[in-house]
Amino acid sequence: MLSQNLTDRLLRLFRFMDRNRDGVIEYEADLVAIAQKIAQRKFPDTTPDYQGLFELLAKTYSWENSRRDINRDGKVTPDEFLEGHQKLAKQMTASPTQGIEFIAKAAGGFFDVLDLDGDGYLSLEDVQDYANAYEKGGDWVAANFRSLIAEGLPENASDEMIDRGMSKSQFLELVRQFWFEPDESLPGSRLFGRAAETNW
Ligand SMILES: [Ca+2]
Ligand SMILES: [Ca+2]
Ligand SMILES: [Ca+2]
Repeated sequence: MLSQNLTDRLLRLFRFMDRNRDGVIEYEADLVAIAQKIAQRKFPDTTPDYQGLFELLAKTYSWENSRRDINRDGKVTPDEFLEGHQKLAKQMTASPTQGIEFIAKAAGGFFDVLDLDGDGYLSLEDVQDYANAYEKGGDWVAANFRSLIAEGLPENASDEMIDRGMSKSQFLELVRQFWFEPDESLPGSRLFGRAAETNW
């Protein structure tokens, strides 16, 4: 069983990913538009580069969604979403090294796609575009992002250091915490902000 903290957090992620807010996650209704938007920010959408990236993202989203869709009706419910994560959590406990490798591959690959200028840091614009693609943008994004970056830096870090953005190693550690660490005092617990700051 997932702890209550992880359950609440995963349900929050579920609501984030449920783009049209109808209570289920479906490839066509929620995810294909995300693949389009993320590929469009990287390449003009008439180019082969765009087509290649779109197909890669679309295939990944479709595969992830069908992996979670236990009864194969095309819709992932909150229960199915939690069930899917529970399997992942078991694998993480059984083989932590492979778990970390999985995060580096899955979340790290996504980081590279999102890092528009390819300098190894996510910018505020990168994460704002990501949240907007899911129609979950708003003031919370900047406040949350800056506070997460600041927490990974020395206390006397300058604004310039924060403005540089979020490094990949920090991002991967936050993802690991968000997915697997029930401790709410860890910064990764608020990777997607807090309920009180958002309307979803
Ligand atoms: Ca939906
Ligand atoms: Ca289903
Ligand atoms: Ca960047």
